[in-house]
Amino acid sequence: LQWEKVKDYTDIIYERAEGIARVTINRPEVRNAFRPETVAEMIDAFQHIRDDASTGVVLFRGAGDLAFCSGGDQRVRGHGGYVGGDSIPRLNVLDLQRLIRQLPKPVIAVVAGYAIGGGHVLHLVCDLTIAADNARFGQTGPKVGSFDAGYGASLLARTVGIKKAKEIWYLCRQYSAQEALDMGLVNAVVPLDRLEEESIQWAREILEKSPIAIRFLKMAFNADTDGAAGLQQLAGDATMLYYMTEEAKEGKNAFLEKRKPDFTKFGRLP
Ligand code: 2NE
Repeated sequence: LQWEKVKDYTDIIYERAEGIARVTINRPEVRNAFRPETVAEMIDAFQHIRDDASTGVVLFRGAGDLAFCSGGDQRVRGHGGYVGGDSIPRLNVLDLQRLIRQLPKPVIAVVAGYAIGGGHVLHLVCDLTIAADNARFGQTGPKVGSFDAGYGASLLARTVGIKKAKEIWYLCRQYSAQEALDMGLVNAVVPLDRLEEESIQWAREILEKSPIAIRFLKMAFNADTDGAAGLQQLAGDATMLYYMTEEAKEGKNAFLEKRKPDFTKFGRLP
């Protein structure tokens, strides 16, 4: 694929090619740990992807072969959050997690090396995960004085079962790619040198499918786990479809033309 850079950032790389967007955390010197600026850039890129009609699938990865992401950059962890250039302590990765969940396009985590701590939760909130055979997964929170009791706990329990999720958090062990596959934490494991090719193949297969069908399925899976917020997304998509019907347009047109709407011409399906 001929990747074209979409925008310039300092901590990430955002590219696209043939309907696929690729977002790369580019801080390999700290195993792709994120600081507030890294997260702000990812939020900016994912918001751009949301509006970009040419993109149907996102590949999300880390630079190099050693890590997808090692979580929050502990060097800038301050009192009450991670502190960036504006001196405000933040946990803005939680906003990014929601953005990935709400994005009406599948996001595939492409994991080479470590997906650890907050970096593990980032792969977890993606729709699918393709792991290289050198991938290592785990949470570290209780070891380094942190925890993610949001998606990091509830979605993990949904994904691997509650006993396994508790083990992952209480013991802070690391798990191999094969172990992750066995517990349903990832979708596939491939040799490291085939990771990119395999991820692009998965993305291409998704791109052949109906975008609206995929979008509704993603929102349905969210609705099942996200409560009212998940239902809101699914309902929003239903409204989007409804706006495309003649019946909805009749309501709007009647208002603008200052007449009573005539919905009698639209039948009722069983
Ligand atoms: C990722 C892991 C297992 C890699 O181990 P290894 O042996 O391959 O590399 P090494 O030597 O540990 O790391 C290489 C360099 O990257 C830095 C290291 O300090 C080291 O720097 P130098 O000694 O070369 O100067 N580095 C790695 N991860 C970093 C990090 N997260 N922040 C800052 N520097 C980092 C191993 O490095 C590891 O266990 N890393 C820490 C993982 C971790 O505990 N992450 C934070 C979890 S909490 C969190 O992410 C979070 C949350 O719980 C809730 C909300 C938001 C965030």
